[in-house]
Amino acid sequence: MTIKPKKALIMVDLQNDFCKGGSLEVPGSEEVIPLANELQKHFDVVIATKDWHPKDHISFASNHPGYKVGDVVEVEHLEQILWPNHCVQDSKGAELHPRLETSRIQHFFLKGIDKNIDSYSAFFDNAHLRATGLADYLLRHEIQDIYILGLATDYCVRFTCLDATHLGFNTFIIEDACRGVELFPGDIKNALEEMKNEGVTVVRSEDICKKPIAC
Ligand code: VGL
Ligand code: ZN
Repeated sequence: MTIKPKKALIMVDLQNDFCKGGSLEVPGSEEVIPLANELQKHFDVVIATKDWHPKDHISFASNHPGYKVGDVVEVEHLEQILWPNHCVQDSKGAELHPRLETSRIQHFFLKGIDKNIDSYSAFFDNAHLRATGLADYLLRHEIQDIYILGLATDYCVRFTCLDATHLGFNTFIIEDACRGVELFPGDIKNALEEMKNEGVTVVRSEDICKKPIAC
């Protein structure tokens, strides 16, 4: 018996705090939601991730007296950018965007749950010490091809794509279904370059849907 290769869609952090009016608003993030809804129909397995921080998380500037958002501190030998409070567990800001279709989502992976370490990737924390279980899940479901969309291109999408390709999955980023923070001009472009150099294939939603998607 041959097993047909299965494709998974991983939707990264489509949460209120990264969308319009959220505490860490990513420019243009709302435009991703209709694309995410349409794209889901084309995959065997749909997975969503949530940034899911305790309120005393080390990535919050508010937990570092004397520091402000955008500053960089060193935590356990890792550089940590300080962010506004965002995606606090069980808060409104941590909920998925209200227009995101959720009925096809088979599994959620939570990241950044340990107060002492951030986790941009959906596979591992930033020190690569703890796995979230996503890789095992994909292997158990015989998935070889993974397609990634979401927020933010230059942080969580980037590190999820890099871990995916380094783990040996055929990794695709759906470029037009991602938006970035762009703390510094060029961050999005540089992130895409880095991903390409590491073996990630850049595609667009029409390559998957074979028709334009009305937003
Ligand atoms: C993210 C910054 C902080 C992301 C999460 O989802 O890209 N960025 N936490
Ligand atoms: Zn976060």
